[in-house]
Amino acid sequence: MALDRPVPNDLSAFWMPFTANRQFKKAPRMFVGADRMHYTTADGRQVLDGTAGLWCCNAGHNRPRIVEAIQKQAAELDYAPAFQMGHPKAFELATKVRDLAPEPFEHVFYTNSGSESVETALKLAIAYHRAKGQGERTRLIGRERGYHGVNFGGISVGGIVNNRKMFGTLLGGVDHLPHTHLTENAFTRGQPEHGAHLAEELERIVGLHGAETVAAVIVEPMAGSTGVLMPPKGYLERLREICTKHGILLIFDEVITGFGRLGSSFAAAHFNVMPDIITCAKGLTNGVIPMGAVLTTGPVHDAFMQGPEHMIELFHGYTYSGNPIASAAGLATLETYAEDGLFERAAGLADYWEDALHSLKDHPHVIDIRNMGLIGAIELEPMAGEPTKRAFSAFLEAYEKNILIRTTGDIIALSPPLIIEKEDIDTLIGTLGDVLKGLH
Ligand code: PXG
Repeated sequence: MALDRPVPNDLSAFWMPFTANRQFKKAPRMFVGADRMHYTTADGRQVLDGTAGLWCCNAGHNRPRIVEAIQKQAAELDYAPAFQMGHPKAFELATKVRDLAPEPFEHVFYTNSGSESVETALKLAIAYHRAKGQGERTRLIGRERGYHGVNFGGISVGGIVNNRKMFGTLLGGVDHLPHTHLTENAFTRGQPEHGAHLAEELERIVGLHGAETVAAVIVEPMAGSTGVLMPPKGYLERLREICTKHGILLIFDEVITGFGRLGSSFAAAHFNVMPDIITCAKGLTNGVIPMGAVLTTGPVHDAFMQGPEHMIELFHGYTYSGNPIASAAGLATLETYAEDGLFERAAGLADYWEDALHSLKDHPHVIDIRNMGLIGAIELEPMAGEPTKRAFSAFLEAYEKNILIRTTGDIIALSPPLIIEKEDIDTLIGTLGDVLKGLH
């Protein structure tokens, strides 16, 4: 296919995020177009999107409603000040997000990314207790292998070592729960049987510090970035009980699980465990325009609504909080999800997806497969002395074979757009099977 877009020949200026820059720039992988389930590469190939971009394009690519909404909004109202001024679409979207979220969630605070949603949630938790006269509750508890974005609060409560160790001492007053990855759960379909007892560690940590010093616990209800770890049966319920018992806020980081990934609007609804705060981003705008949000319950919000009415209640926010074009994209995205019934679609395809994934069980190097909704992970035995190399080779080879997968460590993660068809699942998993057979 002839190219209608030039590919730049100087790649040195752009310092790419979370990328092996030197490797990439020697053999660049460039996308120049996207439509529904496929990317178009600079060399004219169609690549099947097995990862919804970076877990964000839940409705697939180039969706007409979203494209038109952005175009129209740009011409109508390009930007409105986010502080002390408003515009209708930000309010409309907040109402729609509230209506989509499980019942206790009543308020929506906008950010521009998952990382900012996390910082916002952590700050809200500390400020909430202060507003309630418990200013000594400042400690934050995260979890090993957790990913909460890349800002200082997020990497402090996060538990992915490489994301933390370069960056000094991080936030003080943070502790971590153990992760929930147990080898006895290998090849479990859906939620694993073993591991609920790991939630009891929260009692120990709270006891160590004194409950009256702890502001919040933050976890991903399903840990994505670390390689897709499902919550063991009963685990989230137990975290909720312990937090409630001690007056600690529970935050679910739903940047990946929000907007249909598990076949429900949010993981909180999926597992029927209600935190006090939910962070989201990605699927809120189908990844098309940066936008994130923090959802709070009525009591969390209401704690701030005191003092003189002319006073700002929360000294926090971003220039682009509720940006008009992002709001328009968000509204069109939620309409697209509803119109196409995408969350139900994901739920309906989950069994087919599960069977397809687990058909890779006896392929070379595979030591575990995990799945839920339209998410899956295939864990590979690392090469001796060269961690991550085997999975990265799989990623490169998959790209050559026209499928886009993600790898983290030696784990392959898959999270396709929720518009995926059964034939696409067959292609994705079949091609991945061929890749695995060819790996060293
Ligand atoms: N929390 C969670 C749970 C996430 O998964 C963030 C926060 C940060 O979001 P932003 O928008 O600041 O990137 C994330 C992001 C991957 C991958 O392949 C995962 C994320 C981002 C990019 C790649 O594991 N998660």
